[in-house]
Amino acid sequence: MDKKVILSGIQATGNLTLGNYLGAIRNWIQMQDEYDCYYMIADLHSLTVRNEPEVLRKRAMQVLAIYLASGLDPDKNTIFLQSHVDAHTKLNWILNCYTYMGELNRMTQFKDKSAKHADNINSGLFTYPVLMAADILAYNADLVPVGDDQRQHLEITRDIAERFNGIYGETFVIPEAYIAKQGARIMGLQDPTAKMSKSSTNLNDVIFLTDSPDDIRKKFKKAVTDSENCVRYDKESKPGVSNLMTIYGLIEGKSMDEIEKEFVGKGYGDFKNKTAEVVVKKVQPLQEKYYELLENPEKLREIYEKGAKKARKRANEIVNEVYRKVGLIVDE
Ligand code: AQP
Repeated sequence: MDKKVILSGIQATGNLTLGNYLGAIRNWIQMQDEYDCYYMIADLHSLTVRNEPEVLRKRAMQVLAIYLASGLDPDKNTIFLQSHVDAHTKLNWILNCYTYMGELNRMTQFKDKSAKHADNINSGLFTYPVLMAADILAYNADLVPVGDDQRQHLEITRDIAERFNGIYGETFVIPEAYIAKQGARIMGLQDPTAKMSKSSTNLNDVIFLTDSPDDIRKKFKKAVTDSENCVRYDKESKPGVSNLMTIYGLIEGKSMDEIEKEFVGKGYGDFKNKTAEVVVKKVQPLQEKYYELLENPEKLREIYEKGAKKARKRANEIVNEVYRKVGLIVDE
């Protein structure tokens, strides 16, 4: 039986965070043997905010290097740059014509991002979910592993696919979101009520995967907790401690109960130090590989070229079928 298909990606809009790792990449690694995985660097999505061209190119390669350094095997997975596969933008246009303004108006991420980028509320920001639908549907992906913040975009993708299938007959697989129970939303260390975000202006709020061990230790030391001084999981009344417990538990493979027992009678100081140490231990080997890979642009190029070739093959077939169905003449 053919393996189920997975599609996911991360934007090249900044340094990747522990949230990107625990909420997305970590799950991708666990899926690479069982599924036929397509992992892209979402460089087109990155254009919804302003970037320095050279910086964007550099960041795209950094995201690729993080994927590889985290353990994604380029022989098992198709790893590519979104902009290298024209099928995404071709399908994007078609799907735009099958998506309603009212649906897009409901997207909470658009509202959040509009507030964050009030000086640049471009239509790309508004139609972002349609390009995301095109990314997924161009591969007929069965599963899309994402963090919790992408749930609504997955819903609209399913609606668009169902609408299209309803008009033209079975064309798209209706994709499912894969959102892990733990770690789907890693929160900021300073504001544990908001997600850890690579574009955060408060650097103490975010653990970047490339942070030095000292910076990681300092940031955990400063992490906001509460006055109870008891390591106990309670997301509502103890969001800071619960977030640290989630991070610690995911890296160490421990349940919240186990962590509570481990730290009985110990204060937050001990717990924060221990959490910082497991994070440092996790990211240090990743960073070594990451810097080594960045020294070897030829190898990175080989990987993304091979990935794009394979991605194009699958996506072009699917998008050509869509072209035929809507009444376009396919130029083969
Ligand atoms: N804090 C998080 N916890 C769990 N998962 C997260 N993801 C992001 N942050 C967390 C997941 O990582 C994947 C890639 O995300 P993205 O590149 O689409 O966007 P982003 O990292 O959320 O960052 P943006 O959009 O560039 O800017 P900010 O950071 O300002 O929002 C997704 O699967 C996401 O769920």
